Amino acid sequence: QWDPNMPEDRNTIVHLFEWKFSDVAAECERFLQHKGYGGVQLSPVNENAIVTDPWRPWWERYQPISYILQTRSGNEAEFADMVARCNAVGVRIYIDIILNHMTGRGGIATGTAGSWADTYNRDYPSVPYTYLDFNPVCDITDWNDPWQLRQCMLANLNDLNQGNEYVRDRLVDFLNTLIHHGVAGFRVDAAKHMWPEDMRAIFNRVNDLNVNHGFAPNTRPFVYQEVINFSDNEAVTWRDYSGLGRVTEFRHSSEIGRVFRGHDRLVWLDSWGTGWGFMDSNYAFVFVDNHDNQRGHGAGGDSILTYKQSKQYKMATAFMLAHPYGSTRIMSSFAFDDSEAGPPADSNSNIISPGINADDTCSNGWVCEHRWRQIYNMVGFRNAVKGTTIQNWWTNGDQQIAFCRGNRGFVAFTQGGSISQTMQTCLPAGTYCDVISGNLINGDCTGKSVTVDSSGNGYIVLNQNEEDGVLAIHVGKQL
Ligand code: LAG
Ligand code: CA
Repeated sequence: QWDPNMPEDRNTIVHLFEWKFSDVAAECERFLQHKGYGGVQLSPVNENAIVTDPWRPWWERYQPISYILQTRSGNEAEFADMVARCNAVGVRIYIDIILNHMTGRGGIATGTAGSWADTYNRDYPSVPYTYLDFNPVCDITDWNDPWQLRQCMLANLNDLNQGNEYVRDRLVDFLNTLIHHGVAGFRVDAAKHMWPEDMRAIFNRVNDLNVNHGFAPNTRPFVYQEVINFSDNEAVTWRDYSGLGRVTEFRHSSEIGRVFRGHDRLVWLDSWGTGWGFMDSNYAFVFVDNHDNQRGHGAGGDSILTYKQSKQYKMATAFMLAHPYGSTRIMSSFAFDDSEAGPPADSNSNIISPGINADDTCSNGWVCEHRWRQIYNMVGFRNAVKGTTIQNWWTNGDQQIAFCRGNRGFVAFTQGGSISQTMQTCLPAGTYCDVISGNLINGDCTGKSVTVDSSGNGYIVLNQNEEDGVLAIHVGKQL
């Protein structure tokens, strides 16, 4: 439950936020497999309430109305086709599952599969659930009370009672349907708001992954739980959940943003990980930003870097991927100004597919951070250095650092002054293409290259005014 169940030569989940299933399938085949991505996180796939005020916000997908697999991303047949096609090219699928609640409590709601619900009386006939399946109505008013966090409504969302056997059956059925279709694991929404023992009872009854989709017998789904926890003094901490699977490390997200916004010094990154108060690497699920905190929801506030600060964002992402800490996820966004706005859609509110430009970037309102050269090439770097540790940590004592990953990769960063000196790269003699400034195409490097001598030394040039403050070379991209 802590292992993402990816092929050996893959790493990193990309969250294709609100993408349609048919586009995800195409992306697995035409792009993700070739760049070494290991998986895709989807937005919630079960029927959600249609919200019209504001008009079709992204967050309507966090208001389930049934477990029918039909949303603006597609229906069950399209879902099945996508999972099969992605698995066939070694890209795994992870589902954002909402077990904590159903829709907001208000009036009559209609869903994306045509279901109906009386949300005030907590009647959801398409499941079916009645008021008996929910916790008694209360609001979370004290965020330091573990009981309220689990038993009361988060943001006025009708709170399911996961201690109820009937509810457990419905949730297990839903998860087993997803597993039957070939998914590799789950992002557990609002995990902090469910009792760990209830979640354990549910996950214990979930099937092993489907061997017909290439998983080994007895493989358990990867579980990564959304728990926002910044200190050990909080009422609920990551330790309450790490026995069930990985846990989101929000301190990683806020601290990496703080550092690469220049509010801290790179020299201190030598103790990145538990040295910064983070949870153990084996339990950590890490990211620079997520769909909430990139738009001021969730946790992290002003520290969070997003695609809007592109240079710093690429540097932070490069550091995350170069560093061995945690299991990594890349955010792939649609462009937004309004923090409530939904994905690019036509006049019928149907989601528009991303267009693909000749330079690999996206159009039609999709940002596609995962297609930025500096980002996908660092996914390749992480694959190339798998199993190695950090060696030969170097710093100028301030805003410049460099390190090796075993004898397979080398990176340098600056966010203050230029680097121009001989460094120990730990690599075998040869000429390597810097995968940040360019690509290796037909044996030629379109960016900078570094020649390493027989003692591992190479002359590193990284000017402070370059497009990106990073240089990265590895054994997989040798001229
Ligand atoms: C999550 N993780 O634990 C998601 O990452 C986060 O995106 C979800 O909130 C939250 N838990 C519940 O699944 C999002 C928005 C909320 C939105 C909620 C339900 O951040 O703003 O609440 O989804 O759609 C909205 C309104 C609230 C209202 C509520 C119920 O903003 O004011 O009370 O709907 O009507
Ligand atoms: Ca709850």
